[in-house]
Amino acid sequence: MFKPDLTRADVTPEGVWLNRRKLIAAMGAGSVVGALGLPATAAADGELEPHTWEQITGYNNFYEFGTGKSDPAENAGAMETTPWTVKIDGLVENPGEFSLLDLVGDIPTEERIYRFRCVEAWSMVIPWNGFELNKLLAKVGVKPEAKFVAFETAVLPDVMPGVRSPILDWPYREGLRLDEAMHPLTIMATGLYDKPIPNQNGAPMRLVVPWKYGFKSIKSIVRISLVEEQPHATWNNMLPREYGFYSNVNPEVDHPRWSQASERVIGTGLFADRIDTLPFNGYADQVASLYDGMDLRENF
Ligand SMILES: Nc1nc2c(c(=O)[nH]1)N[C@H]1C(S)=C(S)[C@@H](COP(=O)(O)O)O[C@H]1N2
Ligand SMILES: [Mo]
Repeated sequence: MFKPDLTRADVTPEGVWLNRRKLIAAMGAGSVVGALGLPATAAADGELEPHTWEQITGYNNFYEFGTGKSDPAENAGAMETTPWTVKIDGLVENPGEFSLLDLVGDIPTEERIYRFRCVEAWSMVIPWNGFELNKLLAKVGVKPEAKFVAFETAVLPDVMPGVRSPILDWPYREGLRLDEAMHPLTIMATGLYDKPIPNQNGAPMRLVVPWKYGFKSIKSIVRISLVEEQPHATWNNMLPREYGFYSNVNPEVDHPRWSQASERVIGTGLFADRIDTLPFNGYADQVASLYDGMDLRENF
């Protein structure tokens, strides 16, 4: 399952990463996307229109700062993110506590415009800046026995009103199977719209796994552990019948309390049409093969 030599080209054409604004600039007026010879998926993804800075940074889930959608924007500014220390432990060649700069400062970032689908059935399109998680994992040296990656968010009671009450079992924790973590679509985001990522979106570094429900994309990471067993994941452990460990976006498997067949696109207004939710949030061509042979109702 561990494929250290897996590259982006193994999974998806380079054109998929092109961002629409750059694409339009490169084409000049009057051209069509087809003229670049891009595959259909690239053209489709090139049409993703990102949400605005205000939408992306004003409507958030970050329970450490409160459960309301505007609480994170109001409260997260108090979190100090420089310096920031990340602990790397478990089945790695180079464990330790690293300053974020030492850990990832030399990894170049790129823009990734991804669909983002919350398990609560709303969605946005977000232009992240970041790098593939597999690049960080290559630096820390994954031992062959490792099968999962576990992540933890900071717990800062002085600035996080949420962690002073037991709404969740702090620290917020998440995990991925190693092949999911190594997949080229899985990124660590450190920026948004070519600016440093705002605290409410998970500064200074958060996970983004675009084919999974948003709660997998853990924010403000302070610990990354390579482990052999499926790790503790906050929502999965608290309500296992409602939130699976995999939590791949799947319009055919409803949440016990609501449908996952469609989603409300943020900003389109109360009465705007919902759009159909896509299997794996539209990334099935790239990631469905990770789950070959698995029953996705059972492993939801
Ligand atoms: N540490 C932490 N990470 C978290 C959350 C959280 O409450 N705490 N919420 C998750 C949920 S439910 C979603 S939908 C996304 C929201 O990311 P955004 O606010 O950048 O859109 O963050 C995820 N990561
Ligand atoms: Mo979410």
